[in-house]
Amino acid sequence: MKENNPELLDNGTIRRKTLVSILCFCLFLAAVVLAWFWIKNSPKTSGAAQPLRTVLDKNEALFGKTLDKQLTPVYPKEEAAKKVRVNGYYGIKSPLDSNEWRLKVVKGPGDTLFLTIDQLKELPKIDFAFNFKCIEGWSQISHWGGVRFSDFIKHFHLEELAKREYVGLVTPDKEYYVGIDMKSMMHPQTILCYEVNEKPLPLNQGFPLRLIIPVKYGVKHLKRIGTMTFSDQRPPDYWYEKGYDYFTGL
Ligand SMILES: Nc1nc2c(c(=O)[nH]1)N[C@H]1C(S)=C(S)[C@@H](COP(=O)(O)O)O[C@H]1N2
Ligand SMILES: [Mo]
Repeated sequence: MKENNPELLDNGTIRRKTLVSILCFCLFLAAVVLAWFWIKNSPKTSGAAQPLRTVLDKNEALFGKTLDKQLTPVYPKEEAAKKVRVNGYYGIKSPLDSNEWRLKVVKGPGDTLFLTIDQLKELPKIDFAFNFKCIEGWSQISHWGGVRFSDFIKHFHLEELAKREYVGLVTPDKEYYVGIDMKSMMHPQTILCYEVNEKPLPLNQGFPLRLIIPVKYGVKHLKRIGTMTFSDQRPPDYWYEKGYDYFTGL
């Protein structure tokens, strides 16, 4: 039968079908081009065009809800890298006087705690190996030690401040800074870290104190903490300002 065999379609039908296909393709192309211009010309919010920023914000709202006290997998210490990969030097290039260094905890206007590393080492230490992940695409099992952020909060009676939504961390020279939601900060594996492979951190890994927060990508693990703040508004965040998402959770 003629209709069941496409090879036998008459010329008129072929022409009509071809025209419809071409038209559909052109409409599709026009839609793509229009969408591209729309995104490109949208005002930027924190480094990302508004439509893209909206998607990022929706994503992080969703992932924020799924985060709970679930633990990130840990590994036997023997599996941790002996030669730990180093990445990111913002805020750690300036000279550091280790005797002068203090962790500055801003409790309120004109009310700041200045803590020495020894004061932090008096608290119970925990250590674990986990798979450290960088958004650049690499990951490595590494072994870290320090004090649980939640223990630090209790020890220094900062519970009222821990009711705020965010913690801001800044390097002493203010070159690198991150903002982190309180839920992630209070996670039992989030530590103020002073050891890697059971030795004091080297300078390029954040000596004397850095953050290790396994529920987040590497960007949030700020090295060489200078100042800590608490707020209900999002603290400034270095990579967020460059267009990345704020939450960067795993
Ligand atoms: N002060 C500071 N901390 C930083 C960075 C940085 O540039 N400066 N880079 C971040 C990024 S992107 C990663 S992946 C990790 C890398 O930590 P590592 O050097 O211990 O591997 O540090 C994070 N902390
Ligand atoms: Mo990273």
